[in-house]
Amino acid sequence: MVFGLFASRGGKIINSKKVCRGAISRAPAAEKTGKAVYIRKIYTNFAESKTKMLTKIITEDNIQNAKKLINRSQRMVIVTHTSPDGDALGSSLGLWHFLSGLGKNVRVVVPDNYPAYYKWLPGTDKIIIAEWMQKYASELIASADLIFCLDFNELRRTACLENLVKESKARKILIDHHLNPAQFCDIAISHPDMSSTSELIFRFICRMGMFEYVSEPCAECIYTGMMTDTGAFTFNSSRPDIFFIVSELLQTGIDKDAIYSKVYNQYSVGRVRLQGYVLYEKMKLYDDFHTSLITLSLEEHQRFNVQKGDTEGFVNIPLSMGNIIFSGFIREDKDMIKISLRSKGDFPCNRFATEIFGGGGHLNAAGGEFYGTLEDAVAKFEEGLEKFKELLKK
Ligand SMILES: [Mn+2]
Repeated sequence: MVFGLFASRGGKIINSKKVCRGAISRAPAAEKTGKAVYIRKIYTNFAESKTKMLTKIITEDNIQNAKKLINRSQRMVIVTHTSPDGDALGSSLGLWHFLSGLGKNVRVVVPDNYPAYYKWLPGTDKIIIAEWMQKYASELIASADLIFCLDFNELRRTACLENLVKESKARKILIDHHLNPAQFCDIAISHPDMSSTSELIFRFICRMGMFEYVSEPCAECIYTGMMTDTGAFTFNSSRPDIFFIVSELLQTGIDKDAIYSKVYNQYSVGRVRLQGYVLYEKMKLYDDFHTSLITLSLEEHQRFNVQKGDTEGFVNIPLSMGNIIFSGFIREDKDMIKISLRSKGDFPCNRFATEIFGGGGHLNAAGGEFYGTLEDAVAKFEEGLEKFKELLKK
């Protein structure tokens, strides 16, 4: 597809005339026969037409500048947001596989641990969890000459990494899809209309003309990020480009059904029982507002012996009811109250999150934090419903 104007040798991105692997490797059987040239041509033409199918989202300036920085950097670090989700991990590891493939010295540093059902992602064994290896994480960040900031729009989202990244002399490249990015990077590749940061990583690699360096493990990570940030392609995923990209990823050999199962069919018994409990006992409906709210206290959370990430997805379930367009999930954590918001249609979760809880996010998925009691957070949520009643009651 991208006709590799650039390939890498010895860690440097240089010009080459390579044709993308997706195009050639699908026609290997005929390679030794007389048909080879003919078939090769068909595939090449097909690939050429495909190049045009992927709209150019990232600006040429950003691509050229990022490429220069990659070429001249030796020690790279990829950082992402606290409580890393599928997209944070998928984009970070996808980029890590790509840069490692170029022979670069690159590490992924995450602020804290991530859910166990992402442990299978290729490369997680190389991830540095800063909370557990603080000294090593700060050394890596301090001595880096290039830092990639993935899947967050403000440095405070990196929690314990915030000051380390701020103080590092490294050049910084942001790749993200959250609204209103703060200016803390030398290059900002920010596209809030994209499904995921992982989609942007794919586009970033392709625009540099290096699709052939998207290995199967790299594709697996990128696909996982796109899948989890779109609820397995059930929201924020109607652009044809998304399925074009998925098709390209599948050609590397990944098994999308297996990936789905590895992420979504891995629940513990505690998680499944807790789900039954919250839906039966804890789901409150505000019929006039087409809204539902689930709350969960720290005590309840502990009673079911659930692990980090085990309540992920609860907030989506009430949206499966025909009359519900807005769903809130308020969970008491050790040091704060976590707010998750989801909607279907055009109700703006991000506006609600910002105006009521000082948080942010996307139209159909947003969140925030609240410091106070669970009861106060619920009262605040209910005030918000009043404030947004025009949009909710229609
Ligand atoms: Mn994301």
